Amino acid sequence: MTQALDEIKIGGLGVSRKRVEDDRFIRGKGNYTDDITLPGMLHMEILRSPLAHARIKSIDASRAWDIPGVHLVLTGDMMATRNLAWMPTLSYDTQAVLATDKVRFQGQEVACVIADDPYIAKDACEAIEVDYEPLPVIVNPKQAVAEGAPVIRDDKENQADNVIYHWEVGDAAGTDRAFEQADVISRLQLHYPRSHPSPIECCGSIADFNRATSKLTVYMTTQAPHIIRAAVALVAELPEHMIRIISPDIGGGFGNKVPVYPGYVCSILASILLERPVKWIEDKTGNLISTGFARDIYLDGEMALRQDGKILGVRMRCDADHGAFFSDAQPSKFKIGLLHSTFAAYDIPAAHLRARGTYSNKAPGGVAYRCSFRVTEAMFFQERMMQAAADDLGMDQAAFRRMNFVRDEDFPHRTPFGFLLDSGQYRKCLDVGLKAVGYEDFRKRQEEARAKGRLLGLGISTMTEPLGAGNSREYDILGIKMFDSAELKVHMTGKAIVRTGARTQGQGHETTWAQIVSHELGIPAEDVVVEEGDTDTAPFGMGTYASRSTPVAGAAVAMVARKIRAKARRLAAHLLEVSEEDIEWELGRFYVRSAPDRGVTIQECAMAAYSNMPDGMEPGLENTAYYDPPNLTWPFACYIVTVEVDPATGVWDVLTTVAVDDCGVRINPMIVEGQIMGGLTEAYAMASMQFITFDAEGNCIGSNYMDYLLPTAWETPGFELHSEVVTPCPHHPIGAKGIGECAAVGGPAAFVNAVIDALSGTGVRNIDMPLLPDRVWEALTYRRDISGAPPVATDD
Ligand code: MCN
Ligand code: CUM
Repeated sequence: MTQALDEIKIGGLGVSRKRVEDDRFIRGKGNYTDDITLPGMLHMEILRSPLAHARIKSIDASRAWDIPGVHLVLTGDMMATRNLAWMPTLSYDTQAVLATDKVRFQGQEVACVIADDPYIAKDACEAIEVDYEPLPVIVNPKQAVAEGAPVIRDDKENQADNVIYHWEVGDAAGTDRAFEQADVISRLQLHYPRSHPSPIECCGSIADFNRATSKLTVYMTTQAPHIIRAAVALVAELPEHMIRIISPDIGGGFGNKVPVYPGYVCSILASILLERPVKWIEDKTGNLISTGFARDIYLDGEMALRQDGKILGVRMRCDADHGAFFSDAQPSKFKIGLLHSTFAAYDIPAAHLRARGTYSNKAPGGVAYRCSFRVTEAMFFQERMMQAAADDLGMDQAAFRRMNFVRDEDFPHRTPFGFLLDSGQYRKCLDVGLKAVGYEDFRKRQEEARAKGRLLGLGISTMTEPLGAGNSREYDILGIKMFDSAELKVHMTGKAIVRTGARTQGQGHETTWAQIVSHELGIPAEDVVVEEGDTDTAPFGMGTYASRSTPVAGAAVAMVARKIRAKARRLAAHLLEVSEEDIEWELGRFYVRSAPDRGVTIQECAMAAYSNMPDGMEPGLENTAYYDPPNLTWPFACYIVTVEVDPATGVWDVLTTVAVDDCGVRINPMIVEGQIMGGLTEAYAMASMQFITFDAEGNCIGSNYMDYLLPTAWETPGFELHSEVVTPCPHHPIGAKGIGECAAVGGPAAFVNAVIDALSGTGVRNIDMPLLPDRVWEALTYRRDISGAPPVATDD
């Protein structure tokens, strides 16, 4: 006789199973791109531009060619003869692979050397002589549109200025009417500065073209191997079935490993030319100055308010600095990503958003860094504006939010910008957060402290964000629709392998996908191995970003397991000699409805699929599911931070951080908490110390870990996490919503709001991130906002 299994014991849904991948990671046994060595492998280094904007008069590589051990020097002119000097971007622009006419940002790729070892290649790079004629430099949107500004993209026909796009969404006339009816209009201007995902592992690739088989294998640090395969096939015009992209273990992605970088392209071309494997591993400075930036948007926001606190309308003007190439890797038809997900959590009758994108002499980027395509800016702007508006009304921060939240009974809710929210319990999350932080009591203590000259502050950030691109109706990358996939093979002994089109970079898919299989089939999680990242074996998928893995690939895992269960049911009916209609399922077992003692396990069904299938049934127990989600998932979070600011120095300490996250059903609560803690750490970093900016010459300040600060365990405050609010996603097969980015998205505003709150009464409405002590001190001492753009004042 068989019995239903205890889901907790087999590692199913809701179990804080230890991460199986950590076993090899914490022993130093991971297999990262740089760990791979192929026979006959050569090494590539990139020569980067020292200048932010300059015409290239000549490049003389003859000395580099003469260095013993050098096999190839690639320059833009050589790339041009193969039509590879420029490549298309995912945002329908072009990007230089190796510079030909001009360099357009500091750190831009100018030439590559391929040599016996990386040291020879580096030395040879230094032997290349480039004659530059410096040009005026642009480092912010204001300069970009100024009279007489040099045109950065003079390579493009019809590009007479530095504007990339004007884009707008919402109801302009309705919003104007709302402002006419307003009792109070609140306004806030600020800058979300550039930041960088900065994974510990930099980017890199090993291209291996085999002339004998005509097959190109590329090991590389990509979050989206299938997209890369498609891009290589289309750009290099190689046959897709002869391209194999393998993304081995990834040492953190955080969005940095979504875009296509020149280094990948050059290593591939070099391998094809030399017919030997070519390895390129970026160094930290190369990573920080040239790849996948994020943010860099200016906001001019206004809110129309009724005296009692009701928000009547929101108007936002945003200026996005995209750097030298418009290479946002984002799948929406919206020029500025999902920025218009802003204010989604609030019930607002009218809203209008106008955005302008401009070029500058800075590295390209835009949407990367733990952000579902600019939702980070969207939520930051929203929560900073909410705080300013409540202050302008003289209203309590929590009461103002509660009054304007979308109500539980109003889901699905259509936002004024057109998104459809699936579900949530916003008031409940806020209440849990307020209780945890001891809100009323803190406000009293704040008053008392104030009387003694001590500055305490409390910041709230309540946000929802759209996670899980796409559905295929609305989202695509260069026409490739957004969906994802899972393949499940159950072996005859009941062990299984699941593969998806996603690619884990540290999120723990090897652990959590097995838990979903376990939940659906009753196969113990330890009997399920997860494999991702090899385009020759994984089903086609769009990769991991925008916290889309659980919403899309994770859903596909559940769906494919259900297909397997349906076939296993037919096998069970055969084994039990009853008709399929008489079969019932409970975890891990089918049984006869009228005789519950008579049952077979899923493992017995698996064996039968290979040894005892009914006549006419196709043998085997495996299947594939492609999942096209009906909608995005909308997790909600309430982050509350309290701080004390030292008025003498501007130094601020975090007293408490409370996080209430509702991401629907949690597959693995421990992994979810790890994601939240990681995101809060990054939020704290952005709010307090991380600064990647530029001086007037376009020099990148923040090109190394002395200047670009990563918080260690020493600086990072403690976090108090709450999981009591669970609103299952109504359209996801197991009710899960994404979580991978929430805390990094919603967190920064909570920290900033807390510091601004501590300064209340001084008239200071804004200090731009990072809130370094000198900025806080300056704001406090001179009672003025610190809102600014690069260039930084190092050259004043
Ligand atoms: N999870 C869960 N229950 C849920 C939701 C998620 O147990 N309801 C689990 C998932 O199964 C997965 C993890 O939490 O193991 C994150 O899931 P999800 O929210 O689906 O996000 P993704 O797996 O798609 O990860 C992407 C997201 C992004 S876009 C960035 S950027 C980021 C992030 O994840 N980069 C990371 N977190 C990171 N964490 C690490 N360690 N390294 C990175 O590079
Ligand atoms: Cu935009 S960072 Mo994550 O989506 O890979």
